[in-house]
Amino acid sequence: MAVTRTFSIIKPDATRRNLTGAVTKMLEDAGLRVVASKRIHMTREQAEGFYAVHKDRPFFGELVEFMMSEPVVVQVLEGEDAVARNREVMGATNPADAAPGTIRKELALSIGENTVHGSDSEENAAIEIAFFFSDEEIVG
Ligand code: RTP
Ligand code: MG
Repeated sequence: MAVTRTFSIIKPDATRRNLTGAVTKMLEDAGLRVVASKRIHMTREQAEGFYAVHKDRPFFGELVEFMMSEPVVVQVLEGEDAVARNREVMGATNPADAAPGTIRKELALSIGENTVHGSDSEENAAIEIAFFFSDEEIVG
């Protein structure tokens, strides 16, 4: 399996509860390496732009407000089959449906405040990485 990259966000519910390290440890324990990381406070433009694919969904407004509410940590993760491996350790979108040992089962509060984002395809990973990082900021 090839070494690839994915994009991750540690969401406001996690930074607020001081879980940046705990989430990162679970990602690292799953075989992913943090090759870029920064803490940012998203602007409305960033949150709306990043989640533009969801703009017609009923939860869009709530999602944007949440992502702007407090700082987040955006990361680039590298590893074997990184997109799939990250989705596996994240667990299902709704923590009630997530498997034991996953980040969302262990740490998430609700389907909205669900602790992490992870790209859902390699194509989207490349787009999402470029949304927040320049090439020079990623050190593999
Ligand atoms: P993500 O994109 O954040 O990694 O999560 P995902 O693929 O598992 O979920 P997706 O369907 O892409 O939804 C994006 C984010 O929107 C919020 N959401 N809220 N209130 C709701 O019913 C609802 N549904 C989704 C979640 O924060 C989800 O991660
Ligand atoms: Mg998604």
